[in-house]
Amino acid sequence: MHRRKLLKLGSFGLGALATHKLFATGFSGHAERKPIVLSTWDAGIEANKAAWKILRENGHALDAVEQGVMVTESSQNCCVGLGANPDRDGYVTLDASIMNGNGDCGAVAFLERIKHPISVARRVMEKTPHVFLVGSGAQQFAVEEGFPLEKQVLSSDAQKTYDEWLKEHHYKPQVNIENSKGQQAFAPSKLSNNQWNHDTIGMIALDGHGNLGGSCTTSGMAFKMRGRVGDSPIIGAGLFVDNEAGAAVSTGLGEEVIRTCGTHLVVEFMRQGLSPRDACKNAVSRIIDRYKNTDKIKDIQVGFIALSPKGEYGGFCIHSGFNYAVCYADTYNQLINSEFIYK
Ligand code: SD4
Repeated sequence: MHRRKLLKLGSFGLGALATHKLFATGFSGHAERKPIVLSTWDAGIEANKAAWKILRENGHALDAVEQGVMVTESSQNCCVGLGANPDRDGYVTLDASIMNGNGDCGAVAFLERIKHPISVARRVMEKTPHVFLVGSGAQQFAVEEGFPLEKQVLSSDAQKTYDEWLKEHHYKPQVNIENSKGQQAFAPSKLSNNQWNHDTIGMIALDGHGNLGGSCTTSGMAFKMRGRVGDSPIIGAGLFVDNEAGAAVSTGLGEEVIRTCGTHLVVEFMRQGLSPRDACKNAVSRIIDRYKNTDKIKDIQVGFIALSPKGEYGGFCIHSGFNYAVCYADTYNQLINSEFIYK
């Protein structure tokens, strides 16, 4: 295991707050570990705990990644799930995808009033001959499957940030560009809980049987155009998993990830023999190359995390500020500051 800088070890015993604030920087795991779970951003610490409960009991990676991100979807203090920021017309619309290492996958997009889009995505995978349902059709399917239709109300945090945004309603599609306090550089800095300040959680896991699985769930982009869908529910863009080559999930400006088929690219780099860290770095570089000799890249953040079939892991992003949580023991659930290209 190579460690550039390890500040402290998180532990379940010390509780959520303790683990939440501890960071290691530029860390990637070259050791082979099984089981293991990784997820994007600081909300990943709590999500990993739920996933780990399943993995430690020899459960399946697919169950772990579903149960893990459901924790984040349930949180009212988070920009994921129904507590999230709305689109520019004031509606929360959610996207999610799930994928098994054998290639089975399911996704939903532009889904409204359903608390757990990730579970609807799993039902699409398991109960239909399709991969992707969207909008009112996805909602109809969810209701038929017994998911309750929730009220269409914004959380108090989301209402505050939306009211603030409405004052100028400047349309600037931007995600995850952080200010010096680790807050996004636009309205969500008004959130009462700045630590849960991202719109997405992506999770990838390797279980004790050697199965990989991945999930991704998001409200997309705060104050987006109505109907806008990003990378997260698109297999090969926001999420890709293959037991033979590896798993990857992304966060950041979805349009750039879609243009490069980002996570498929990461997994294909791993298939060619690159480590998870180097595969993520190469995919990030592919995005940057499009903007060579322009200053556009300053407004574009993308981060990838990846896991090999042996349990080696890594991550990389364009701008500093991205972090991810790694858990592979009862006593190890730690936030890692991703390596980046631009400070
Ligand atoms: C999207 N990739 O919809 C998502 C946004 C995101 O943290 O990752 N936010 O483009």
